[in-house]
Amino acid sequence: MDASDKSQQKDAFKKEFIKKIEEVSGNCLADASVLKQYQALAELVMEKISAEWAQTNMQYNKQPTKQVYFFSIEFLIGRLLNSYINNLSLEEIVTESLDELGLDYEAILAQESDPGLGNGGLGRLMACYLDSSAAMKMPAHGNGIRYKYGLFEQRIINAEQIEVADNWLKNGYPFEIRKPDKSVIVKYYGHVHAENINGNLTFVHEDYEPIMAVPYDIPIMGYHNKTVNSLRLWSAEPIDGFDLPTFNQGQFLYAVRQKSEAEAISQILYPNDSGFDGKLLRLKQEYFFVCAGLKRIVSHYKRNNSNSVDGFGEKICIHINDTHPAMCGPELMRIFMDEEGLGWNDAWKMTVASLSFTNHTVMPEALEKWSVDMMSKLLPRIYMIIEEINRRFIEELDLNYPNDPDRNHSLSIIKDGQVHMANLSIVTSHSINGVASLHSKILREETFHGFYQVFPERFNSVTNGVSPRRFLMYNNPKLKNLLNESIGNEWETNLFQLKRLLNFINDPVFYEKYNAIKLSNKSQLADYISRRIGLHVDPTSIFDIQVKRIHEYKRQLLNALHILYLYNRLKENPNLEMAPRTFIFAGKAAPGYYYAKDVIKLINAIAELVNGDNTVNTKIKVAFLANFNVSLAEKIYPAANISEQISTAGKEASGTSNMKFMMNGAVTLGTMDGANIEIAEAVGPTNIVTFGLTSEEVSNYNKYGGYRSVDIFEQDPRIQQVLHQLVDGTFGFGLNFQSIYDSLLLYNDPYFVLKDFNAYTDAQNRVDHLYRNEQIWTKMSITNIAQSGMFSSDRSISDYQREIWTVK
Ligand code: Z2T
Repeated sequence: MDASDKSQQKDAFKKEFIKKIEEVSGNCLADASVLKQYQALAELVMEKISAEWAQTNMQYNKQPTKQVYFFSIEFLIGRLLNSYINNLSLEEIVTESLDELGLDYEAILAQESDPGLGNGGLGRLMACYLDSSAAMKMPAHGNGIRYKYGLFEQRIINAEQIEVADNWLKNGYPFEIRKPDKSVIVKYYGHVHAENINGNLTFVHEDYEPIMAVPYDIPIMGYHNKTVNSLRLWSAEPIDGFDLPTFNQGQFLYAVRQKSEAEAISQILYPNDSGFDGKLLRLKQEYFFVCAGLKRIVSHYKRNNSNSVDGFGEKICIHINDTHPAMCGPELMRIFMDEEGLGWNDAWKMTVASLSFTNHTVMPEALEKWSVDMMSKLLPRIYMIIEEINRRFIEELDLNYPNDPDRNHSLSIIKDGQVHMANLSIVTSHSINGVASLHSKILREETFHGFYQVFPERFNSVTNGVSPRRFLMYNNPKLKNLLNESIGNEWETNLFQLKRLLNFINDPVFYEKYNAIKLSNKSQLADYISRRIGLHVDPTSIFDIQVKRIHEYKRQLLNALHILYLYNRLKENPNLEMAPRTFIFAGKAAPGYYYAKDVIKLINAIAELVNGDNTVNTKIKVAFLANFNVSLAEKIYPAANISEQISTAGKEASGTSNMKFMMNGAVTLGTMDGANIEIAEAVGPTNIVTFGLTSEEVSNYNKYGGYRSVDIFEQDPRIQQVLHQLVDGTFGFGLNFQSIYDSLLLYNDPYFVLKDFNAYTDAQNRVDHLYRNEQIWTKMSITNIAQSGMFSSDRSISDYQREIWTVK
């Protein structure tokens, strides 16, 4: 674009923008608040997207290609405005124009609410997969719930987590389009009976409670490619609402109650990551978006296919993200049989052909098991179909493996009064996959071993990936520019091209530029920390970061105990030779997970102890940043030196922050778990610091009831000291951590924290030595970026496309 072209475009943009400001605020630019500036910019951008959106949809309708639909109870999309602007290639026009108008682009972006429609990795993965599908011009869309309140906002008060409602819609949301004309009725409760209608056995559902599902569509835009896919989120509304013609008093109160009961379904996201709690409202949510989403997909398919569902199995992929959407199987059967008049066998073939399933955890407490009683009352027809699916499945097992009641029982979808949703998902899908290679192996050999024996061909593995747009290009612009000036820009559309960085692996000029960028990113985070919690941290210290949900298996506790141990060493010897370190934590605990909340309290208590002690605080500091969400995550990764990935081996299915850190040049300090193993393979043993038990070792101990944590305690005086400090008043009067102490000693340390303690302190020592050699460290850091290509979600999506969504 030449200069006069550009200035013309900027003039045009400024004109449009000023006009928009007047429209949204009734004020001229000078009097418009930053919120109004944001709203005007968002609306302008949305107008530019709409044309390409309509075009993409028209293309998909004109030549119906295979369409993929991600069904997920979470989509953690993050802020969108800056992504849209960059994806449209408008970043220069917009930033320069706003600058010339005297406006602050960053401040405008900060007005956008960050939709917290997910708990963590699982929901964010879906957002990365939508981003990558659009970036690769693949027709893939999302289907989920438009929660009125997302994941709670976390505040830290007196070292403790306080939850505040997340009212992300309070200023409206400019990137959704409400489509009431595409509403669907979802039926709960009632009775089903078989009727003979014109000689056909037909199932009739009566006396049900209808709820209206209203879709809101959000555009998912590709990178510089004019593809715009859709994320459809469903909102629950009462039918007719207050429009009932006349009210007597009783009807009026009934109508009001109906209204709030209906709205309850999409009112709030359940804040548990990887823990099943069996609530009726959650079951309603699960059926809600499954039923509404499938209804629209089927009717859209029929519209493009001469009003017939023929060929649905070859043209439509329904991908279920963990088991929350597992009712897709029985619901598709219901639609094909009850609404389209197909027989069981034809319906079954199409259902299995279109369904595929990803599992995200092996933690037994996360496996969904709904009570038969609850499900059969709430969803009588769906339950009936599940019974029939199970009856036929067991019949087939009996044929292939006669006289094997143990097998039948262990694989049964319904048993002991519960519906096992993972079993349902496997039986109704042609593919089941884990999210990293170790995880998939554990699924085959342990978690779903019985199913693996019966359906070996259904088992796949796709290692997770993350969006390089969101987690490298847009959140780390300085690094992006350095990459472009060094290796050209092919990496922007093929992240494997980052390997070209290896040409600079010994180049001191490159090192200098690279380290200057890392330092500047760290200074930015340091500024944020001082603004938020008033703590001054040294940008030249090692930024050692663990950000993720707080969970015992993720072992934030191991990190915290190591800091306490380091504090003790420094108290003994304030001149201890070590590179200064800043330990940074962020993450939310599920509101009912008291142990995790105690861990947050402990980290904050250690922070207070350490940061306030002048004999140690030039060497170490600790920061707990409240309210970890996508926006905060984007600020953190570019500033990291060390990526803490220290889960008990075998427990973290994949992890994805490990990949986001790696892309930004952090070195992984991790166990051989999840995708850490693949990161280690990619960078080689000299460019990662690994430690601790392997998953085989963990599982061997667990076969015999775990290891004996008291033995370790008795052998290791460092551990004795830190554990005593948990309960001896070290953190001040009234603050003691008996629950943590008990879990480690009395309850035998189920996550092997003490068992791995020594290996972890050794590994931390290695990190210190490596970091103090700037050349070695820089080389490690750059190698991590260079080898991060395989962790792009573009690669994951190509794998799904090739291995799972293509009929072989
Ligand atoms: C979640 O974020 C994950 C698994 C779950 O199992 C639930 C939630 Cl909310 C039901 C995570 C895994 O813990 C993590 O290892 C993985 O990287 C991520 O899903 C995406 O696959």
